[in-house]
Amino acid sequence: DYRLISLKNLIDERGQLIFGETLRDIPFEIKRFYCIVDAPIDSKRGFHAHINLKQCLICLKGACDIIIDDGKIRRTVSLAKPSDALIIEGEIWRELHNFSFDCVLLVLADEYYDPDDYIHDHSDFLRRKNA
Ligand code: T46
Repeated sequence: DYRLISLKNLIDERGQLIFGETLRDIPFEIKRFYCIVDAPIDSKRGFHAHINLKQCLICLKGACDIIIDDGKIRRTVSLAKPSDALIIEGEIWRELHNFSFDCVLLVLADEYYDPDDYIHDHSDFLRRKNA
């Protein structure tokens, strides 16, 4: 339901070039993107799961932690390299913490924004996982 993948990156004296292709590196077609920037260091985001949405989270600059909760185990995935991409595909609870002052988080998604695809209540999330 979630995994960390390494995107191809080429480093030379001109800098670092990172790239990926849909359906080859990113396992879905992209319909939407959004970015989180200027998040205060102590801010927390997310605190929901998605029912159908597939996402790819890439920290282009700085760092942040993503707490991933599959209903049984909570793990922290630290994103601190622009070549790391966190793919989340199933019903996974996520919380975003520990933003560095310069964090630029890019999220690619396979669907348009749909408020009905969100599960905001952790108890509802656990009930669905255990049903
Ligand atoms: C997620 C985490 C990692 C839109 O209108 N369009 C959009 O594409 C998005 C992402 C948000 N919005 C509106 C909905 C809310 O009224 O922006 C407002 C703030 O969104 P939210 O509180 O959901 O933001 P986060 O950072 O807590 O969650 C976001 C994504 O919503 C979510 O899909 O997985 O980032």
